[in-house]
Amino acid sequence: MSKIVKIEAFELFDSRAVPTVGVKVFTEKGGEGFAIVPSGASTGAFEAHELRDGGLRLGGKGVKKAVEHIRNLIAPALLHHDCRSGLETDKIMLELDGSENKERLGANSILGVSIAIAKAAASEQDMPLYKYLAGENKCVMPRPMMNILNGGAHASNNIDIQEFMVQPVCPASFAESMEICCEIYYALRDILKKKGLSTAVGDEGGFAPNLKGDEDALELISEAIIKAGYSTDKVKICLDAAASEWYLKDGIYRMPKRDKKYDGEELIALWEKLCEDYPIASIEDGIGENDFENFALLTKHLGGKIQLVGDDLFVTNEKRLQAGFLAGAANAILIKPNQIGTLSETLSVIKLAQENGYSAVISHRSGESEDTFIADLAVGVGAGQIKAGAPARSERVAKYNRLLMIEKEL
Ligand code: 2PG
Ligand code: MG
Repeated sequence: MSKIVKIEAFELFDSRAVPTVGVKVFTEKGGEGFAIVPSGASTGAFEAHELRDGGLRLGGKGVKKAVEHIRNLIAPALLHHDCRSGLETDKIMLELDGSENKERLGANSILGVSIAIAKAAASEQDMPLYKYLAGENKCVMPRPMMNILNGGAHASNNIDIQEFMVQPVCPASFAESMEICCEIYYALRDILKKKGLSTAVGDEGGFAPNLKGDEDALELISEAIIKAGYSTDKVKICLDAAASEWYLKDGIYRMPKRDKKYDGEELIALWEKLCEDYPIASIEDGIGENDFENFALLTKHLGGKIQLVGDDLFVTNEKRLQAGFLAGAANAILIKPNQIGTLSETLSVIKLAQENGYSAVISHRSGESEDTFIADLAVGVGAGQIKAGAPARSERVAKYNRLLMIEKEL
């Protein structure tokens, strides 16, 4: 037992100049934990509530209320509780909030405290965070899904698919994965330069050129894999369509940048065609968050061949994941701690996925910081996969650098 003796909260900023919550937790035995909460752009409708101030200051995105809630409500409730019982301290915060979706205190306030407590508990025991999170479980290095081209809500180009990533199939190590992905990133940059296309980057560090169509992005990436000296058997392409962003109404989707309309069946046919033409290993949110039926149909068609990840569909939420099992929708879940708002709920949904044969992919948000928590989380829970953006821009690279150092320790 070691008591929490002080909790401090700050209004800080994320990688998109958007305010976010920072939390420091101190313990009786000298532990200290610091967490910065990430935030999304293509947020799912069913995510836990992110508390923002509204009004004119900082475009309404300030988090002073969330910070005040930590100082005035959460800190007094948690002081003198054991920092090593995250389950109990999370429960106290959930009871204090008392709402269905954390709208009273804000998932951003609660999550900042929840993660900072875990970090403080690990630090006072001189234990690496990944080991603390692993408990009795085996630590496993993840394979990256590395973002190299951005579209959708993450870039102001004309591409509708939000994320194009590459993933080494059987890397010898995380360090080797990193080398492979960086070499492909350089090759893609060279190809874009030669074609006179922009090498400016989007929110997650991937290039964001204007292209003739989304298929062109797949063409260029396949070319970059070969140019870097790899075969498309060794390195696959992963997509995040973020199709909830495309949903219009009455079963109709519209890709806003190209103004193309699809119904669910046509969208499924599109994914099937792209999988025939390109070395695609994983598609996230190929169907929208409310459309379990078509997500299940997509899974029927492609689930035996590739990974189908539910992000906005599941929002790191056990109830929605259970609904996915029942419907037969997806075969993997994206894990974003701020979609649910506590570490204990995050760990428990990962366990549920793993016990039911769904893969868990640990993920960053488009708004990130120097906090490398998700790197330790991926290793600690043995998720096997992580997506943390491009190997460019420090808030993304920080996670990969942390993984490189963890690999040395293991
Ligand atoms: C996603 C994420 C992270 P955002 O859709 O998977 O890449 O984007 O944080 O904007 O929701
Ligand atoms: Mg997504």
